[in-house]
Amino acid sequence: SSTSTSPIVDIHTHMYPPSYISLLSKRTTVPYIYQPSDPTADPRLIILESDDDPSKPKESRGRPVDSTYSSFDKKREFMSIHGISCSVISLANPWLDFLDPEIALSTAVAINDDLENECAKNNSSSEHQGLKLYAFGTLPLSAPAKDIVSEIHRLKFLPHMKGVIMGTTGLGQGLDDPALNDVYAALASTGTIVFLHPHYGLPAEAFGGPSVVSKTGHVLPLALGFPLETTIAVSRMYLAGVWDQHPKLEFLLAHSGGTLPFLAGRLESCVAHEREFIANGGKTQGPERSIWDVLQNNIYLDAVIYGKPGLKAAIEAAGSVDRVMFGTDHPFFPPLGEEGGKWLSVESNKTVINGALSQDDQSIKKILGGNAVRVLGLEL
Ligand code: 5CU
Repeated sequence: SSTSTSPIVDIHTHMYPPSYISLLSKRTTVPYIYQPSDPTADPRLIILESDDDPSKPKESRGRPVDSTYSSFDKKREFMSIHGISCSVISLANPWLDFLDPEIALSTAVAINDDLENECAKNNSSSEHQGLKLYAFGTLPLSAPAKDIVSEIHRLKFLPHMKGVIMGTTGLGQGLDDPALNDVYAALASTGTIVFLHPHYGLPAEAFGGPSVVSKTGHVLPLALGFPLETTIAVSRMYLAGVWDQHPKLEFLLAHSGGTLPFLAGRLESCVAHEREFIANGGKTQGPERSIWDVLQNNIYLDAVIYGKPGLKAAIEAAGSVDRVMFGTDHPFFPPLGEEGGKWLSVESNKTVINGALSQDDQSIKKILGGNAVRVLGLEL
């Protein structure tokens, strides 16, 4: 097909650099890595609250964490297998959310420098021609706001850093926290795009309690908890007027914006009918811009949604195919069977993109790579 000559760019692809693996390996509470007593067994990654299920032995909690999580060679191998020419790598959840404030900045600097150096080394090596690496930086969110701002400014001098990844808790009180004002101002003034990614999901009670989650594993937390977390976080930002105050602030939302594309109309309608808001005779300042305006001017969406209705809603809500970008979520969702071949999670997403936009090669090329090259300023 004509897409075969166009670059495929993966903007949703994670890693835990070796320094982060060693950080988690020293911990015994969530998030932590558990090394089973059998030295041939893969360590276990226990990062979600629901992973740490006391009814299970530690060696079967969470998920196995092998070298695909931390090896750049494995990342390149994965890219080659799937025809991906460029990956914009981000630290995976829960990032640095849990760090003591005193070490948060130095840890962020070390991880960001590490990623920058690996990308620089890769992109200048003749060995890896046709496989480019860039990264989203990580922020020391448990540190004082001035440290976060200083890292945002420093990242602008690292040429392979194309934005930052962030979870939904902000400084601990959510993304509608007025204490984030300086951080948002720094992100907007430096033109730093924020890749917003969930981690905390919803309490187990929302899914019927720990006994249900224990029997069905990651299905409910990842399929529903993650997207709803993103939806709630962005809706709170919108209601607090974050984009009224920072009209240049740009966010890229994981998993096609959670359920926001589907629910934006309800959000808009509820705002229009809310008596609390000054515009409707109340006392609270409501959002001044329409949610559609924000979606179409401040928000980009990834295409990691695995279904045609979801992808079509994302394109429609974003206003055009120009604001939607391909991702794989590697190394999460590996094949459960044999190693070495193409991943179901990647192929099913590509099938959805092709199916939702059949006959429209130009749009497919934009989602698969063109948009990322333009929006993030990638040199391939
Ligand atoms: O679906 C995803 O994006 C992920 C992720 O990033 N981290 C995780 O723990 N599971 C799934």
